[in-house]
Amino acid sequence: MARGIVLFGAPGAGKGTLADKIKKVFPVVHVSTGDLLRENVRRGTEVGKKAKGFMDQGKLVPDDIVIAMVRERIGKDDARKSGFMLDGFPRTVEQAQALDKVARIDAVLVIDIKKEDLRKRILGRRSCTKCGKIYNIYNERLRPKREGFCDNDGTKLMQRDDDNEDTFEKRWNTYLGQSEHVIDYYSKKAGLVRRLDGTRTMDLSEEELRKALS
Ligand code: G5P
Ligand code: MG
Repeated sequence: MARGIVLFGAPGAGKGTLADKIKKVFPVVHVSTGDLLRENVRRGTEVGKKAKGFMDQGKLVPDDIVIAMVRERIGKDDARKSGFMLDGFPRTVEQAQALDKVARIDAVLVIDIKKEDLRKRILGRRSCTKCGKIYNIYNERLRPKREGFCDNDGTKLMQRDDDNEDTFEKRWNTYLGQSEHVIDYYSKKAGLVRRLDGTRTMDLSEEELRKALS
């Protein structure tokens, strides 16, 4: 059975940024359901067509679509061999139950952060469509060296369609509606949930990361 970890947290909590950091220490396959869905929307696939409306409204894409997508991705050879790190999945108890049928979860990292800290992160986020690197124009340490372009490959940075005030509010409310149930689900499994302070995940040392994932 495939094995992996889960990164859990509000919109803009820093899941994608933390995933990049973890990948440098543990060579696991990063599976972001948001990134996979956005890729489907860009390519105009059937999944993308079904998902777009939900994403634009800050609502969850139906479980059956997302579960099928994740099962397919974590069933691939690389994820089975190296293990996987889920970012943004599961978001409902149904998704968590479906995951338990096909994989073993070794740790659930919950990023704790207050709503008032998130708005600037969401509105200031820019990302590279080629390599996925995440920036923030309001944070000196997270700004690209050349405004508007990726440090890694010079690709023009983009702003996500759902990164605006209105959709952020909706995404936040969706998160509040589901998060407690998912955390409860995992809290019943001893030792699985580890809490991280979302104001400093960017600064976690390698030692702290190893400890959180031990
Ligand atoms: P996504 O794509 O999963 P969200 O809303 O869960 O979207 P998001 O917005 O991608 O999560 P994140 O990955 O948690 O946020 O955060 P990030 O990108 O790393 O960081 C945000 C900003 O803060 C960046 O600018 C970064 O530079 C900065 N930052 C990061 N860390 C720090 C730090 O430590 N300090 C400071 N100061 N700044 C930092 O899902 C999108 C949509 O897809 C659908 C839904 O419609 C969803 O709304 N979807 C699903 N639907 C159903 N089920 C699922 N499982 C689904 N998954 C996705
Ligand atoms: Mg993300």
